[in-house]
Amino acid sequence: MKSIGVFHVITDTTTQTRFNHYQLAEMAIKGGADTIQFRQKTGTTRQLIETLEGLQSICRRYGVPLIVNDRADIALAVGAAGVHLGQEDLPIAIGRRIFPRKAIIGASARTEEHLMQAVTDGADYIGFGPVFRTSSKRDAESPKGLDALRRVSKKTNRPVIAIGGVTADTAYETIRAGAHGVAVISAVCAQPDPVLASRQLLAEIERAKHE
Ligand code: TZP
Ligand code: MG
Repeated sequence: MKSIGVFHVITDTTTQTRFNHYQLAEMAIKGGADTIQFRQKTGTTRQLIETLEGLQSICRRYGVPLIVNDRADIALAVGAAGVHLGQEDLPIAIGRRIFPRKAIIGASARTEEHLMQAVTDGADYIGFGPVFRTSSKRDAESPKGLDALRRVSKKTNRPVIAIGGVTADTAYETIRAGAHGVAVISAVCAQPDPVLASRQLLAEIERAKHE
């Protein structure tokens, strides 16, 4: 199984506008993020590629994998470490065929059925959520809660990354419920000091893992 980070930060320039993708990635990594995900729903393909190339050089400098949300084409174009595919995106099985073997392919799962299908199709990790209430995703479903996370995590030995409303206050119980790691937007990007916020979140993840 591939090594998957425990602390994914999704750089987001719509829930906040103080920082760009580069600044967010750099601050998150300084605070301990071990995976960066690029998620941008607007912009032309060329604009996205240009932004992504800059982000890729930052992530390479720090040795942190860069995962691209939704867009397998631009992930391939810049040679990103991986791609994160939702239920409406490129099917995981096709991603597995067209990406290099070492690429990380993450899959979003909102139900146990999604999870089992993603595992069968060869996803390297499963993003599950929203676990808690979130205002960072326009079309987010209602929160699934920690019990659902616990059930889903028991169903697979593939790493489960919990997403949706995870904060420094909830990271501990999220990991204790069986998540391998967490992915966050607002708990880092929308905080007054994203470096400090990242450090606090990572400390909670580590506390839960070392107990
Ligand atoms: N997918 C499910 S919830 C979510 C995504 C992209 C948003 C996560 O953002 P936040 O601010 O960490 O709740
Ligand atoms: Mg998607």
